[in-house]
Amino acid sequence: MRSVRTLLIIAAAAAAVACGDGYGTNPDVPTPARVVTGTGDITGAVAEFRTVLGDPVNGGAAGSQPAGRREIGWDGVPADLTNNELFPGDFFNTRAPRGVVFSTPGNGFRVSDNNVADLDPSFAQEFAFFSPRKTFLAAGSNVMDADFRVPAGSDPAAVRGFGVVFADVDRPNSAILEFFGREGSLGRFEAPVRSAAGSLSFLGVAFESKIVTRVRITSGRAAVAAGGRDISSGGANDLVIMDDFLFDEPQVVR
Ligand SMILES: [Ca+2]
Ligand SMILES: [Ca+2]
Repeated sequence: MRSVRTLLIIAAAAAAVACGDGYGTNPDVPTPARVVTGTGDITGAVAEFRTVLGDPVNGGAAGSQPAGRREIGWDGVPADLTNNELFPGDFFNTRAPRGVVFSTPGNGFRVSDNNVADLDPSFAQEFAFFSPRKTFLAAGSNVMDADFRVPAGSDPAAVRGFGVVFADVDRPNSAILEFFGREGSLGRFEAPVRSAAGSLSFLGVAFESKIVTRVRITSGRAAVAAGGRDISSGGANDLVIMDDFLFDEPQVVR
């Protein structure tokens, strides 16, 4: 069994990496070209990251396009996959291709049109959407992976940058993006704590070239579940949900 001291050392190391000390110190791990963050009114931060990723928006086109970006706002997900745990992890590579496949150690994924107030009425006061009005979360876990594919295909692909809108980040180190390439981790990056004025936070990270094959998303300190309570409402854990995902065009890994 690990000692308490060992666990404390592990926790301290994890916190240091999450604060951004994990990149730039290892010459084998490239420093990102851009890290874009925002809280409160995140419109400007999202617009800035869209510029970093480039135009056009490639929608649901099959196959890798020569340039531009893909976006997921969840708002077009059909009703039969909304407010339940039936959302398929490959939806955005098969039914509406964006070149990304999701997985989670939890039960599945939930798309919500009510900021998950159907799970607990208190959530209506905690969470918010960015693009009206559907949001997203893993079910039964606070962790998920986004693996990139040639859109509508099965070949592994890579991107340069990836960003997520988070809702209700109350504590540091509650919402994390960890980027992976062929050689392993490219660094962990922390979304900023929400402002007093609004529920939303944004984090987008872009590297110089398409070296990102997977992003591990940690959304909150615990799974959002029926009967749960956020730390701001007397609960034990900081709960967080997600809205828009943005990433540059997935292209085949070279
Ligand atoms: Ca949305
Ligand atoms: Ca929270």
